Amino acid sequence: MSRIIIAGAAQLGPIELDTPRKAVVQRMMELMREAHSKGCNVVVYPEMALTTFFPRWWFENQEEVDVFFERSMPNPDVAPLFELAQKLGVGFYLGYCELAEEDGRQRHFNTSILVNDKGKIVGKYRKVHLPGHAEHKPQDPWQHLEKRYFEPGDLGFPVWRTMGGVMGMCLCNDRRWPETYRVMGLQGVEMVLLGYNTPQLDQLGGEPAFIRVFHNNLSMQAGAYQNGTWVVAAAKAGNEGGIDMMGGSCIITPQGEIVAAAHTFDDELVVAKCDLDECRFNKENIFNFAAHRQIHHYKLITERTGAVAPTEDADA
Ligand code: CDT
Repeated sequence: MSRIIIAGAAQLGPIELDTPRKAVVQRMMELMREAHSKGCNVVVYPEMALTTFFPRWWFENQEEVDVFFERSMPNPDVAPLFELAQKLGVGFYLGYCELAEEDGRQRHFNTSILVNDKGKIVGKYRKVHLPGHAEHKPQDPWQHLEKRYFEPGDLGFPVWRTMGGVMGMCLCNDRRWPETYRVMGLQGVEMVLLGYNTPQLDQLGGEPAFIRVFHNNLSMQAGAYQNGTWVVAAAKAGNEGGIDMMGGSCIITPQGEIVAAAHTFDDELVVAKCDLDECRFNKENIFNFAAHRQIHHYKLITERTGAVAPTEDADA
Protein backbone atom coordinates (compact mmCIF):
# COMPACT_ATOMS: atom_id res chain seq x y z
CA MET A 1 0.00 0.00 0.00
CA SER A 2 1.21 3.49 -0.86
CA ARG A 3 2.75 5.43 1.98
CA ILE A 4 1.89 8.72 0.29
CA ILE A 5 -1.19 10.52 1.56
CA ILE A 6 -2.25 13.72 -0.12
CA ALA A 7 -3.80 15.75 2.66
CA GLY A 8 -6.02 18.82 2.45
CA ALA A 9 -6.56 21.27 5.28
CA ALA A 10 -9.97 22.78 4.49
CA GLN A 11 -10.00 26.17 6.17
CA LEU A 12 -13.44 27.76 6.64
CA GLY A 13 -14.14 31.47 6.57
CA PRO A 14 -16.68 32.96 8.96
CA ILE A 15 -19.88 31.12 9.93
CA GLU A 16 -22.43 33.40 11.54
CA LEU A 17 -24.98 32.67 14.28
CA ASP A 18 -27.80 32.43 11.76
CA THR A 19 -25.91 30.50 9.05
CA PRO A 20 -27.84 27.26 8.48
CA ARG A 21 -25.84 24.04 8.70
CA LYS A 22 -26.95 23.13 5.17
CA ALA A 23 -25.18 26.24 3.82
CA VAL A 24 -21.97 25.37 5.67
CA VAL A 25 -22.14 21.79 4.41
CA GLN A 26 -22.43 23.13 0.84
CA ARG A 27 -19.19 25.10 1.38
CA MET A 28 -17.52 22.03 2.83
CA MET A 29 -18.62 19.98 -0.17
CA GLU A 30 -17.13 22.55 -2.51
CA LEU A 31 -13.80 22.20 -0.69
CA MET A 32 -14.18 18.40 -0.83
CA ARG A 33 -14.64 18.55 -4.62
CA GLU A 34 -11.57 20.75 -4.96
CA ALA A 35 -9.64 18.35 -2.72
CA HIS A 36 -10.63 15.43 -4.92
CA SER A 37 -9.60 17.30 -8.06
CA LYS A 38 -6.18 17.86 -6.46
CA GLY A 39 -5.81 14.17 -5.60
CA CYS A 40 -6.44 14.43 -1.84
CA ASN A 41 -6.98 11.21 0.10
CA VAL A 42 -8.03 12.95 3.30
CA VAL A 43 -9.51 16.35 4.14
CA VAL A 44 -9.43 18.06 7.54
CA TYR A 45 -12.16 20.55 8.50
CA PRO A 46 -11.95 22.92 11.48
CA GLU A 47 -13.12 22.47 15.05
CA MET A 48 -16.88 23.11 15.37
CA ALA A 49 -17.05 23.19 11.58
CA LEU A 50 -20.83 23.13 11.26
CA THR A 51 -21.61 26.22 13.34
CA THR A 52 -20.22 29.50 14.52
CA PHE A 53 -17.83 29.35 17.50
CA PHE A 54 -20.71 29.88 19.94
CA PRO A 55 -18.69 29.77 23.24
CA ARG A 56 -17.83 33.41 22.57
CA TRP A 57 -21.34 34.22 23.84
CA TRP A 58 -23.03 33.73 27.21
CA PHE A 59 -26.34 31.86 26.89
CA GLU A 60 -28.55 31.71 29.93
CA ASN A 61 -30.64 28.69 28.92
CA GLN A 62 -29.42 25.24 27.95
CA GLU A 63 -31.95 25.08 25.06
CA GLU A 64 -30.18 28.04 23.44
CA VAL A 65 -26.89 26.14 23.69
CA ASP A 66 -28.18 22.80 22.49
CA VAL A 67 -29.04 24.17 19.05
CA PHE A 68 -25.31 24.11 18.28
CA PHE A 69 -25.03 20.38 19.03
CA GLU A 70 -25.48 17.28 16.86
CA ARG A 71 -27.50 14.42 18.34
CA SER A 72 -26.36 11.91 15.73
CA MET A 73 -23.67 11.67 13.09
CA PRO A 74 -24.21 11.65 10.23
CA ASN A 75 -27.55 13.44 10.48
CA PRO A 76 -29.66 14.67 7.56
CA ASP A 77 -27.86 18.06 7.38
CA VAL A 78 -24.41 16.47 7.14
CA ALA A 79 -25.32 13.33 5.17
CA PRO A 80 -24.62 14.99 1.76
CA LEU A 81 -20.99 15.54 2.80
CA PHE A 82 -20.64 11.90 3.85
CA GLU A 83 -22.23 10.74 0.57
CA LEU A 84 -19.98 12.95 -1.56
CA ALA A 85 -16.84 11.89 0.29
CA GLN A 86 -17.74 8.23 -0.08
CA LYS A 87 -18.49 8.69 -3.79
CA LEU A 88 -15.15 10.45 -4.32
CA GLY A 89 -13.24 8.03 -2.07
CA VAL A 90 -11.89 10.79 0.16
CA GLY A 91 -11.56 10.39 3.94
CA PHE A 92 -12.19 13.30 6.27
CA TYR A 93 -11.91 14.72 9.79
CA LEU A 94 -14.89 16.67 11.04
CA GLY A 95 -15.09 18.76 14.21
CA TYR A 96 -18.57 19.28 15.70
CA CYS A 97 -20.42 19.63 19.00
CA GLU A 98 -21.73 16.29 20.21
CA LEU A 99 -24.79 15.82 22.41
CA ALA A 100 -24.73 12.22 23.63
CA GLU A 101 -27.18 10.29 25.79
CA GLU A 102 -24.91 8.25 28.03
CA ASP A 103 -25.22 6.84 31.55
CA GLY A 104 -28.82 8.04 31.62
CA ARG A 105 -27.88 11.69 31.11
CA GLN A 106 -27.11 14.19 28.41
CA ARG A 107 -23.42 14.81 27.81
CA HIS A 108 -21.88 17.64 25.79
CA PHE A 109 -18.54 17.18 24.10
CA ASN A 110 -16.39 19.12 21.67
CA THR A 111 -15.80 16.23 19.27
CA SER A 112 -14.11 15.20 16.05
CA ILE A 113 -14.57 12.10 13.97
CA LEU A 114 -12.41 10.43 11.38
CA VAL A 115 -14.22 9.03 8.36
CA ASN A 116 -12.23 6.72 6.10
CA ASP A 117 -12.19 6.78 2.30
CA LYS A 118 -14.99 4.19 2.23
CA GLY A 119 -17.32 6.45 4.22
CA LYS A 120 -17.00 4.55 7.51
CA ILE A 121 -16.54 6.43 10.80
CA VAL A 122 -13.37 4.79 12.09
CA GLY A 123 -12.60 7.04 15.04
CA LYS A 124 -14.00 9.52 17.51
CA TYR A 125 -12.11 11.99 19.70
CA ARG A 126 -13.51 14.26 22.44
CA LYS A 127 -11.52 17.40 23.27
CA VAL A 128 -9.50 16.94 26.44
CA HIS A 129 -8.00 20.39 27.07
CA LEU A 130 -10.97 22.77 27.31
CA PRO A 131 -9.75 26.37 27.49
CA GLY A 132 -11.52 29.41 28.88
CA HIS A 133 -13.87 29.75 31.83
CA ALA A 134 -17.28 28.57 33.09
CA GLU A 135 -18.53 31.82 34.62
CA HIS A 136 -19.95 34.84 32.84
CA LYS A 137 -17.43 37.67 32.44
CA PRO A 138 -19.63 40.56 31.26
CA GLN A 139 -16.70 42.97 31.61
CA ASP A 140 -14.77 41.14 28.85
CA PRO A 141 -15.27 42.05 25.17
CA TRP A 142 -16.17 38.42 24.46
CA GLN A 143 -16.44 35.15 26.32
CA HIS A 144 -14.63 31.83 26.01
CA LEU A 145 -17.12 29.52 27.70
CA GLU A 146 -15.94 26.08 26.63
CA LYS A 147 -15.64 25.10 30.30
CA ARG A 148 -19.34 25.92 30.75
CA TYR A 149 -20.74 24.31 27.62
CA PHE A 150 -18.66 21.09 27.41
CA GLU A 151 -17.29 18.44 29.68
CA PRO A 152 -13.68 17.31 29.16
CA GLY A 153 -13.27 14.46 26.72
CA ASP A 154 -13.25 10.94 28.14
CA LEU A 155 -11.67 8.98 25.30
CA GLY A 156 -8.00 9.90 25.74
CA PHE A 157 -5.85 10.27 22.61
CA PRO A 158 -6.34 7.08 20.59
CA VAL A 159 -4.90 6.51 17.13
CA TRP A 160 -6.25 4.42 14.27
CA ARG A 161 -4.55 2.44 11.53
CA THR A 162 -6.51 3.54 8.50
CA MET A 163 -6.05 4.72 4.90
CA GLY A 164 -2.51 3.37 4.86
CA GLY A 165 -1.21 5.15 7.96
CA VAL A 166 -1.55 5.64 11.70
CA MET A 167 -3.83 8.61 12.31
CA GLY A 168 -4.63 10.57 15.45
CA MET A 169 -6.86 13.51 16.26
CA CYS A 170 -7.02 16.45 18.62
CA LEU A 171 -8.90 19.74 18.78
CA CYS A 172 -7.69 23.31 18.99
CA ASN A 173 -6.30 24.03 22.47
CA ASP A 174 -5.03 20.42 22.64
CA ARG A 175 -2.44 21.40 20.02
CA ARG A 176 -0.63 23.60 22.53
CA TRP A 177 0.05 20.70 24.95
CA PRO A 178 3.06 18.43 24.38
CA GLU A 179 1.26 15.59 26.16
CA THR A 180 -1.29 15.49 23.33
CA TYR A 181 1.30 14.60 20.71
CA ARG A 182 3.42 12.40 22.96
CA VAL A 183 0.55 10.11 23.92
CA MET A 184 -0.19 9.66 20.22
CA GLY A 185 3.53 9.46 19.44
CA LEU A 186 3.79 6.52 21.84
CA GLN A 187 1.19 4.75 19.68
CA GLY A 188 3.22 5.38 16.53
CA VAL A 189 1.13 8.19 15.10
CA GLU A 190 2.12 9.28 11.59
CA MET A 191 -0.47 11.98 10.94
CA VAL A 192 -2.20 14.17 13.51
CA LEU A 193 -5.39 15.77 12.21
CA LEU A 194 -6.68 18.81 14.05
CA GLY A 195 -9.11 21.67 13.71
CA TYR A 196 -9.02 24.97 15.56
CA ASN A 197 -10.86 28.22 16.34
CA THR A 198 -8.47 30.85 17.62
CA PRO A 199 -9.13 34.59 17.81
CA GLN A 200 -6.33 36.77 16.45
CA LEU A 201 -6.24 38.63 19.77
CA ASP A 202 -6.95 37.49 23.32
CA GLN A 203 -9.86 38.98 25.28
CA LEU A 204 -7.65 41.22 27.38
CA GLY A 205 -5.33 42.36 24.60
CA GLY A 206 -2.29 40.89 26.40
CA GLU A 207 -0.77 39.26 23.33
CA PRO A 208 -0.12 40.84 19.95
CA ALA A 209 -1.47 38.96 16.96
CA PHE A 210 1.99 38.04 15.64
CA ILE A 211 2.89 36.34 18.94
CA ARG A 212 -0.31 34.30 18.82
CA VAL A 213 0.46 33.14 15.28
CA PHE A 214 3.97 32.30 16.47
CA HIS A 215 2.57 30.21 19.36
CA ASN A 216 0.18 28.45 16.99
CA ASN A 217 3.00 27.40 14.69
CA LEU A 218 5.51 26.77 17.47
CA SER A 219 3.24 24.28 19.25
CA MET A 220 2.32 22.31 16.16
CA GLN A 221 5.81 22.33 14.66
CA ALA A 222 7.31 21.14 17.95
CA GLY A 223 4.66 18.41 18.29
CA ALA A 224 5.38 17.21 14.77
CA TYR A 225 9.17 17.22 15.18
CA GLN A 226 9.32 15.71 18.67
CA ASN A 227 7.13 12.79 17.63
CA GLY A 228 8.09 12.39 13.98
CA THR A 229 4.58 12.92 12.66
CA TRP A 230 2.79 14.91 10.01
CA VAL A 231 0.33 17.50 11.37
CA VAL A 232 -2.59 18.69 9.25
CA ALA A 233 -4.31 21.69 10.83
CA ALA A 234 -7.48 23.43 9.63
CA ALA A 235 -8.66 26.74 11.07
CA LYS A 236 -11.68 28.97 11.16
CA ALA A 237 -10.67 32.31 9.66
CA GLY A 238 -11.88 35.84 9.15
CA ASN A 239 -14.28 38.02 11.06
CA GLU A 240 -16.83 35.73 12.70
CA GLY A 241 -19.38 37.15 15.12
CA GLY A 242 -17.38 40.38 15.25
CA ILE A 243 -14.15 38.61 16.25
CA ASP A 244 -11.18 38.20 13.92
CA MET A 245 -10.20 34.55 13.78
CA MET A 246 -6.55 33.65 13.20
CA GLY A 247 -6.75 31.27 10.26
CA GLY A 248 -3.28 30.07 9.25
CA SER A 249 -4.29 26.51 8.34
CA CYS A 250 -1.18 24.53 7.51
CA ILE A 251 0.49 21.19 6.95
CA ILE A 252 3.68 20.35 8.85
CA THR A 253 6.29 17.70 8.08
CA PRO A 254 7.63 15.16 10.62
CA GLN A 255 10.73 17.38 10.77
CA GLY A 256 8.59 20.27 11.99
CA GLU A 257 8.57 22.36 8.82
CA ILE A 258 5.46 24.05 7.47
CA VAL A 259 5.18 22.87 3.85
CA ALA A 260 1.86 24.46 2.91
CA ALA A 261 -0.14 27.25 4.51
CA ALA A 262 -3.29 29.28 3.91
CA HIS A 263 -2.89 32.77 2.53
CA THR A 264 -6.50 33.99 2.94
CA PHE A 265 -9.00 34.42 5.77
CA ASP A 266 -11.70 32.63 3.81
CA ASP A 267 -12.66 29.15 2.67
CA GLU A 268 -9.40 27.79 1.32
CA LEU A 269 -7.90 24.39 0.68
CA VAL A 270 -4.26 23.84 1.64
CA VAL A 271 -2.75 20.73 0.06
CA ALA A 272 0.45 18.77 0.61
CA LYS A 273 1.80 15.43 -0.49
CA CYS A 274 2.69 13.63 2.75
CA ASP A 275 5.05 10.66 2.61
CA LEU A 276 4.43 8.74 5.82
CA ASP A 277 7.85 7.10 5.48
CA GLU A 278 9.34 10.53 6.23
CA CYS A 279 8.20 9.90 9.82
CA ARG A 280 10.79 7.17 10.16
CA PHE A 281 13.91 9.32 10.37
CA ASN A 282 12.91 11.06 13.60
CA LYS A 283 11.17 8.02 15.01
CA GLU A 284 14.26 5.86 14.45
CA ASN A 285 16.92 8.36 15.47
CA ILE A 286 16.73 11.41 17.75
CA PHE A 287 13.22 10.51 18.96
CA ASN A 288 13.63 6.75 19.05
CA PHE A 289 11.50 6.45 22.17
CA ALA A 290 12.42 2.84 22.95
CA ALA A 291 16.13 3.69 22.89
CA HIS A 292 16.14 7.03 24.66
CA ARG A 293 13.14 7.71 26.90
CA GLN A 294 13.79 7.59 30.66
CA ILE A 295 10.30 7.15 31.98
CA HIS A 296 11.27 6.84 35.65
CA HIS A 297 12.08 10.58 35.49
CA TYR A 298 8.70 11.51 34.06
CA LYS A 299 6.41 10.42 36.93
CA LEU A 300 5.40 13.97 37.87
CA ILE A 301 3.77 14.40 34.49
CA THR A 302 0.96 12.03 35.43
CA GLU A 303 1.07 12.48 39.23
CA ARG A 304 0.87 16.26 39.45
CA THR A 305 -1.50 18.61 37.63
CA GLY A 306 -0.48 22.12 38.73
CA ALA A 307 3.06 23.40 39.22
CA VAL A 308 4.50 23.49 42.77
CA ALA A 309 7.74 25.45 43.21
CA PRO A 310 10.17 24.59 46.05
CA THR A 311 9.67 26.61 49.23
CA GLU A 312 13.24 26.21 50.46
CA ASP A 313 15.77 28.81 49.28
CA ALA A 314 18.78 26.93 47.93
CA ASP A 315 20.97 30.03 48.32
CA ALA A 316 20.29 30.43 52.05
N1 CDT B 1 -11.11 26.71 20.61
C1 CDT B 1 -9.99 26.83 21.34
O1 CDT B 1 -9.58 25.89 22.00
N2 CDT B 1 -9.38 28.02 21.28
C2 CDT B 1 -8.25 28.35 22.09
C3 CDT B 1 -8.20 29.82 22.33
C4 CDT B 1 -7.26 30.10 23.41
S1 CDT B 1 -6.72 31.71 23.35
C5 CDT B 1 -4.99 31.50 23.44
C6 CDT B 1 -6.91 27.95 21.49
O2 CDT B 1 -6.12 27.32 22.19
O3 CDT B 1 -6.61 28.31 20.36
